[in-house]
Amino acid sequence: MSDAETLFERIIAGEIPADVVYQDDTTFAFRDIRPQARTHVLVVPKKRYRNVAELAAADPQLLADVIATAAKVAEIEGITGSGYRVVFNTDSDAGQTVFHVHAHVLGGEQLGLFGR
Ligand code: IU
Repeated sequence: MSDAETLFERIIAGEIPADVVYQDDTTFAFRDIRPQARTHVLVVPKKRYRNVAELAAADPQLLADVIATAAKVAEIEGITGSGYRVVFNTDSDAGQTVFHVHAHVLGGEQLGLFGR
């Protein structure tokens, strides 16, 4: 788990290769290595918070930056017309495995329903 906890920081630092889609001063977007849809990009704040609740409480502007980058990624990927989903898995029941908050941007095909 300790590797996973620092993994996204190492990707942001360029120490681990990733397929980078977009980055700016505060956010970083790269393709998920196990895509769950034709388009599956992760958007992370460069500063680490454990999950979206901690990010929202500590730095609402940075959360807004993450959402704005998710929308930008959808434009870059050409999926704004057909629609897409932005998801923050939060802790164990949601299956969060990397405890550096990240938004999943999913689209490029018809997505399944929520839940189990
Ligand atoms: P989760 O919401 O914490 O479950 O999402 C973590 C995602 O990070 C998951 O979809 C993994 O496929 C993805 N990922 C990655 O893209 N690169 C990695 O090196 C690792 C996980 I570890």
